[in-house]
Amino acid sequence: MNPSSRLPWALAGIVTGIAGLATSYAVAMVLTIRESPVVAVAELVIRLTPGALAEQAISLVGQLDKPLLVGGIVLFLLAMFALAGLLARTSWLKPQLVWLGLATVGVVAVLLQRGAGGVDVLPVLVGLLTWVALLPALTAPLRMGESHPELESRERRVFLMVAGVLGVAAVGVAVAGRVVGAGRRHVVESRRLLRLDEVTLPEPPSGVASGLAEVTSWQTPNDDFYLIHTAISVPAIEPKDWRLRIHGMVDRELVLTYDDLIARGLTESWVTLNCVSNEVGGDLIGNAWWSGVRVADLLAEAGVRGDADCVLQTSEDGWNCATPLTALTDDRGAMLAVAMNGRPLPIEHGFPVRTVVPGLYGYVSATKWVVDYEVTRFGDVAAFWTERGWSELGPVKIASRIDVPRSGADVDPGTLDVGGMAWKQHTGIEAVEVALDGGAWERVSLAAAPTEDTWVQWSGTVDVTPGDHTLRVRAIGKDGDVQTGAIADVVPDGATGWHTVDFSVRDE
Ligand SMILES: Nc1nc2c(c(=O)[nH]1)N[C@H]1C(S)=C(S)[C@@H](COP(=O)(O)O)O[C@H]1N2
Ligand SMILES: [Mo]
Repeated sequence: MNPSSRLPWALAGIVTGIAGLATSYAVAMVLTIRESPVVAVAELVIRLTPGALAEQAISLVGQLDKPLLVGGIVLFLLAMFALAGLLARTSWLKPQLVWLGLATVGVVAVLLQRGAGGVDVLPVLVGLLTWVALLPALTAPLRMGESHPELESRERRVFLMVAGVLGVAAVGVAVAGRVVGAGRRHVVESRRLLRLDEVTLPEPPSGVASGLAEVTSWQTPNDDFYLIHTAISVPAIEPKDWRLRIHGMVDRELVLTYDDLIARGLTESWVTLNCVSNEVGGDLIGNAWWSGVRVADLLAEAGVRGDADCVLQTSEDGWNCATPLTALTDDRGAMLAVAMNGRPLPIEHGFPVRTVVPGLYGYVSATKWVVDYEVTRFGDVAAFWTERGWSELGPVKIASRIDVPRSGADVDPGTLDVGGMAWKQHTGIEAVEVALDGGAWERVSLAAAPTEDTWVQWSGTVDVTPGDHTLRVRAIGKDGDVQTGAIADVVPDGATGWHTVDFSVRDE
C-alpha cells in the first residue's frame, strides 16, 4: 500500500480520538467539578515521577511544567489515535484494544484523585463510547473505496467531508461543555474566595490522642472524610443564590439567605458523623470541627406548633430525610453547618450549608445542600431512605473498632499494643474492653473526648504467644449500655456485633 492511501486511515483515527476527548471533556465540565481526564493523567504522571527527577524537570522548564506535560500527553494521544486508525484498516479488534488501553489509564488516573467517585469515571466512559462508535462509521467510506476502486475518489471526498464536520462538531461539543459547566466551576471559585470571619479552627483538644501511631487520627481531615450521597452530579450552589425556607407547622414562615443565616451568629463544636451503612469495623465515620447556626434558635424564631414532631429536610438535589424535632431543638446543638474543619464546607460535603445533628445517623439528619425545612409530622411524610426499608428514627448505636493490630497482621511475641476507636455520640463512652481468644474482657485505657458527641480513642496491651490469635472489642456507654455481640445487618437501623481481628504471632 502506498503511503497516501494510509494517510486517510490515520486521519480517521485522529479525528475519532479528538471527538472522544471532546465528549469526555464536555461531560467532565458539565457533571463534575474536576478537570478533564487528560489532566488527571497528567497529575498521575507527576505523582509517579520520582521527586528528584520532577524537581529537575521543573527547574528546567519552570512554570511551563504542567502545560508541557499536558501537551506531551496530547501528542502521545494523537500518535495513538493515528495508530488506532491505521489498525482499523485490517482489523476490527486492534483499534478497540487501543481505545480500551487509553481508557483504562484514564479510569485509573481519575479514580486515584482525592475523593473520586463513580461520576468521575463517566467522562472516560463517554469518551470510550465515542471512540468505539465513531471509528467504524468514519472509516466506512474508506473501506468502500478500497473494495470498489472505481468509487474511491468519491468515497474519499465523502470521508473528508464527514471528518471535517466531525472535527468542527467536536470543538463545538467541547466549547458547549465549557459554557454549560462554567456555572458549576464558578462555585469552586466562590468557595475559595469565601471568608467566614467567625469560623475558627482550634487544635484538637489535649489528650484525645491515645499515643498509638497506627490508630485512626482523632480529627478527620476534610479530604479523608467519608462521602455518601445519592446525587450523581453534586449540586453546585452559589452562596448568594442559596435560600433556606422554613415552613409547614410554624407560626411564621422564614426564608433565609446565606448572609441572613451567618448574621444569626455561629456556634462551633467537634462532632463525629457516621453512616448507618457502616459495617462492624468499617470506616464510614469521621470527626470534624463544625461551625454553623443553631437549628433550635431558627425553629424558635419560626415558632413550631405543638403537634409537630419532625422536620422534613430537603436538599437541592431532591434527597430528603425526616429528623425528630426533639433532636433538633434539645441542647445537643444541632446546626446548619457552613464550615468543616475551619474551611467553608467542601462542595461534596454540602456547600454552602448542610445539617449536622450529634447522635443521629446521617441518613436521618445530615442533609447536604439543604434548602428546605418543613416542620411536620412523621405520620404525614415519607423520606428517601425510610421509603426503602430503613428505620424512621436513626439514633447512633454504640460501636467500637480495632485499628491495631490489623486483620492478618504478623506480630512479635510478648506485649502487643492494641488500639482503636469507640463511639456513641450524644451519650459518650464510659469504658472499652478487649478479649483475646475468646477469654475474659479486660479494660483498656480511654483517651480524652471533649464532649459526648465525638468518638474516643482507646489503647491497651495484651500478652501474646506464637500462633494464631483473635482479638475482639466492645464498648460500654455512659448510660451503662454494653455493646452487644449479637450480629445485626446494617438494615434497618445500623449494624451490631463485636469487631474481631485475626492475627498471627511469629515464633521467637
Ligand atoms: N443531599 C444529600 N444529603 C445527604 C445524603 C444524600 O444522599 N444526599 N446522604 C446522607 C447520609 S446517608 C450520610 S451518612 C451523610 C454523609 O455525609 P458526608 O458525605 O459529608 O460524610 O450525608 C447525608 N446527607
Ligand atoms: Mo448514611
